[in-house]
Amino acid sequence: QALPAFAAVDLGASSGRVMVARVGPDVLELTEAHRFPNRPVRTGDALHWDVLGLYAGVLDGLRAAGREAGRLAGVGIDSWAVDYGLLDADGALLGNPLHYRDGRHATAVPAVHAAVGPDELYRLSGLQHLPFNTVFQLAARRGSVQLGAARRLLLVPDLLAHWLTGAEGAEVTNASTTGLLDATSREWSWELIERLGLPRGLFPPLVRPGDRVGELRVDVLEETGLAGPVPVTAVGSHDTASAVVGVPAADDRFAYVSCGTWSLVGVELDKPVLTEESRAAGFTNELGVDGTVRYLRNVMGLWLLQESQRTWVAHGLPSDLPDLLAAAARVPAFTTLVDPDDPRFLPPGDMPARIAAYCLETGQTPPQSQAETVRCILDSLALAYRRNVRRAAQLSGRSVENVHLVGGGARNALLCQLTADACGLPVLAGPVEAAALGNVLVQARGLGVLSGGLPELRALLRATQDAQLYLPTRDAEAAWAAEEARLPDPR
Ligand code: LFR
Repeated sequence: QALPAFAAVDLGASSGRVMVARVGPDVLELTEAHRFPNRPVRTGDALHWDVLGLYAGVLDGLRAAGREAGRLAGVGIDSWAVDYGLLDADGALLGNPLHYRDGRHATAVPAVHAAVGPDELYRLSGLQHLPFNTVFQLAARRGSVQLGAARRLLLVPDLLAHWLTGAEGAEVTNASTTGLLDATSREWSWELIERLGLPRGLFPPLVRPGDRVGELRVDVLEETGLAGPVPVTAVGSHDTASAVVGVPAADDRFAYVSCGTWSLVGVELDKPVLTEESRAAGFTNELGVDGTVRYLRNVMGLWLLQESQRTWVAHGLPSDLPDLLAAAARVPAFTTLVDPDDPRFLPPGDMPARIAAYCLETGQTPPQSQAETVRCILDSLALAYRRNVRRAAQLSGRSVENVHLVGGGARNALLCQLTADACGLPVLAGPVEAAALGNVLVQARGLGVLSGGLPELRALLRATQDAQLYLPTRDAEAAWAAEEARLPDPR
C-alpha cells in the first residue's frame, strides 16, 4: 500500500509552491507539484500582497498535488511572517494585506515607543526591533476605516487556512512575530494590546503546531477535485519555524542560517533571552515548534542579490544567476563591504545604486562591475553570518560546533564556502526545501504517521535528505577578523 501523501503549501516573498511528500517511518520523499509567482502590487503609496492570486495558486497547487498523489492525507501552510488580513463582521476581507516592505509602517514606531518604551516592549514580547513588525503596522493604521470595521485579524497562513477550512485561529510560531505575544507566557499579551489601544477581539485563539485546524471545505474539494475528508493541520506556519524543524542537526550544538530572501541566523533554545544586551544586539525570540525558541537575528539576505538582478533585468543587463556567481567567484575577496542590514536596503528598488552609494559614503570605491556587486553582497552576508552566529552563541550560552545553512541559499556554493570561512566552522548546506520538509514532518506527526520529538524528526531528515559539507579554508580566519574590524558593527 502506498505511503500517505501530505501537501505542504510554502509561500515565499517571490514565489509560492505546493510540495507533495510521501512519508513513512523511514521515508521522506518530496516533490514539487506546483510553483507560482508571488508579485507584490503597488497602488499609490501602498505595497500589497495579491492574496487572492496567492490563494488561487494554492488551489491550483492542491489540484496538482491531488493528481500526483491520488489522495491527500493532509495539508499544512507556511509563509513569511508579520503580515495579515482583516475580516469584517461578515467575514469579508477588508482590503488587500499590506506588504512588510511598505515604508509607511515605520512611521508609527515613535508613537508605539511613546506608549511602551523599546526596552519594555522587548521584555514583554522578546522581539527584535523591525520597523514592520505587526505591532507597528497596526499602529500605523490606527483610526483608519478598515481597522475600525475589522472584527478579526488573521496572519497570512491563517487567512489561507481560514478560506480552506472556515476555521479562525492564530498559529503560535507566526503569532510570535507580531510583537503582541508575551514571550514568557506564550499567550497574547492583553496588557500590550490594551495599552496600544487595540481591540482584544481582533486576535483569534492561538493554535499550536500539530493541532488540527479543520478539514477542506466541500467547495474546496469540488474546486480542486480532491477526495475528502482532507485534514488541515497547523504547522510552524511561520516559514522560518518550519525551516528550523527542517534543519538536519544531529544534536543541539548547531547554529542555523535559514537562507532565502532573508537570512535568519541563530540557535534553537528552550527559553527566551530577554536581556538588555540581547535587545541591543537585535536578537529576537520567536517561537519554534515543540515549545522551542528561535533565538535569531534577521539579516537582509539574498534580497540584496534578487533585487540587484531585478534591476539588471530592467536595464537589459545579463542577470543569469550561475553566470553572475561564477564571475563573482573570480573577484578578489573583500573588494567592498556593506552592512547588509542598513535600512536603506529594505524597500524595493535599484539595489546596485544603493550599494554604490553606501560604498561612497564609507570611503570605498563602489563596485565597478556586476560581478563586483555580487561579490560585495556575498562577502557582506558571510561577514554578517560570522558576527551573528558568534553573538547568538555568546548571548545564549549555547556552544556551537557547526552551522546548518538551509533554504535556497544552500544551492549557492560560493556563499556556503564563504560562510564556512567566515564562521570558522563546518557548514552543512541543505536541504533547500527545509521549510516544506519541516511543514510535512509536523503534519505527519500530528496525524500519527511519525512520532517523537524534533531529534527523531531530524534523524529522518538525516537519513533521507542530502547535505553538502563545506569546511573552512585553512588560515582564512585572520583575513575575516581583519575585515570584521574594518567594517565596524553599527550596533
Ligand atoms: C522569511 C521571513 C522572516 C521574516 C520575514 C518577514 O521568509 O518569514 O523570518 O522576518 O520573512 O516576514
